[in-house]
Amino acid sequence: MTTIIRNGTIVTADLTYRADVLIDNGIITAIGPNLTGDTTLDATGCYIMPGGIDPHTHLEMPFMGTYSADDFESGTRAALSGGTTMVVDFALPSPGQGLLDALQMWHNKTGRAHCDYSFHMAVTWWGEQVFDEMKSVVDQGITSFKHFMAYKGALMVNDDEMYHSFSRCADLGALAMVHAENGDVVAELTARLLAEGNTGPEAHAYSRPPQVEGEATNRAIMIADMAGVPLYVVHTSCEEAHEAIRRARQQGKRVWGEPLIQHLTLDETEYFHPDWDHAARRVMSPPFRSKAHQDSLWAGLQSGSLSVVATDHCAFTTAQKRNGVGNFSKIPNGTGGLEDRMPMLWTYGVNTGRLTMNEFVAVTSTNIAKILNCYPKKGAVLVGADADLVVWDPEKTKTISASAQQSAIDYNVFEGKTVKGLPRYTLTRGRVAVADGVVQPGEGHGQFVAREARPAVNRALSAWKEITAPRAVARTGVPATGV
Ligand code: DUC
Ligand code: ZN
Ligand code: ZN
Ligand code: ZN
Repeated sequence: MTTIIRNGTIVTADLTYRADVLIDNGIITAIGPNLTGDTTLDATGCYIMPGGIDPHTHLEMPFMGTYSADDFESGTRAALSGGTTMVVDFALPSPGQGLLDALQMWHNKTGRAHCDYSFHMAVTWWGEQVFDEMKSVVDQGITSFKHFMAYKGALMVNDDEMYHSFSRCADLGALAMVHAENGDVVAELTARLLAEGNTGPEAHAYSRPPQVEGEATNRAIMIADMAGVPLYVVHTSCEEAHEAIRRARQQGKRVWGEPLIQHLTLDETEYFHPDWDHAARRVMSPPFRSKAHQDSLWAGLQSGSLSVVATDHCAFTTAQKRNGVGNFSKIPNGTGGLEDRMPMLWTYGVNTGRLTMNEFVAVTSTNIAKILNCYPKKGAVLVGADADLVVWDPEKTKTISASAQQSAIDYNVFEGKTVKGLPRYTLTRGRVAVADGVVQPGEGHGQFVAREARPAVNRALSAWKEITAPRAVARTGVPATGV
């Protein structure tokens, strides 16, 4: 059974051209004019693009005393409905838990996934077992390791642990990742705010100012440089962090920054909404920032100093959020966005002229496929690539509403926003999962995407490392004692 996508314009990270796409057994087998196949999808007036990749989700994650509400079933269904065809979730060992044990737990969550997925592994503590198991994790196709510099007393690792883990990543050809916020300062500010009676959700933003993110981003970059490892900074939300990334890249360091669609389009005034629920639903870390920070993030996407737009999809219901009534630090941190990332970025990026269509494809799919080393299986419209595609209708509009969403939660942080640019079809390895806005569920269709280590990038860094390695100086006049 072959499928043909006809009459559309292919848009990739570097090209825009008219051609048909032939799909056989989940793979793109031909691209060109006047192809024929068994079934036809009409793309008249549409763009045929690589399906989105969201490299930052937390599905069914145990966190802050509860579990995030979207699991791999509802989460991947939401993803597909918005044109995203692959998610990368974080396997999260609890402190003391083995990495392989946590990895098995995460694999066990994915049985009902509608689209393909991969994992990053979090390093939440350090010891010989972690050192040893990192190699096995890489051998099992997980080649990126995330470090939380915040969440003191829970997930946070200190500099010593981070340096050891980064060095291990360097040796394994793996990518180091960080949630960059200074967890010690956040804990201090949180305690002070609460002591002063600032218990509402608006205090959340004051407990995590841009400085804590800027400081941690700079520190992580320097530690990565000393360890000789490439670094991916998740949820870059402010100019201070962006500035550090920009400078590192300008210096030739392999550092990438990932703004979220939420930080690009929503700002800190949300926390001052008179309705407690409204504000609490938007509590995430890092928090929403001012317009000036938003402008910085958009500029980064335009200039290439920021590389990927993600969601950090970590959805909690209103009932779960209410755990923090009377104490903002107990509001589960996280927002949703999987379903809306692509339409929101198209509407606020492409339709406004900030991004070209090709840049849109780069930051929603191709760049991260390259960074995570699953290109061109993913993130490409090429013969031999997986047929993870979105047929994008630039004229289709909708007003975002929780009442019509796939996500399991009871609200949407983008409620009421009208988007223009939506999938006509979303295909996951050739299977039509969305047609004319209607999701055609395929539970269990999703497969794990194993990734290889990236020795080439790490070698490029280790050349630098060798230059600075100490060279013992052969001396003749050595004093008899060390005094
Ligand atoms: N930030 C969130 O808001 N939620 C999940 C984890 C994180 O770092
Ligand atoms: Zn040590
Ligand atoms: Zn984070
Ligand atoms: Zn996250």
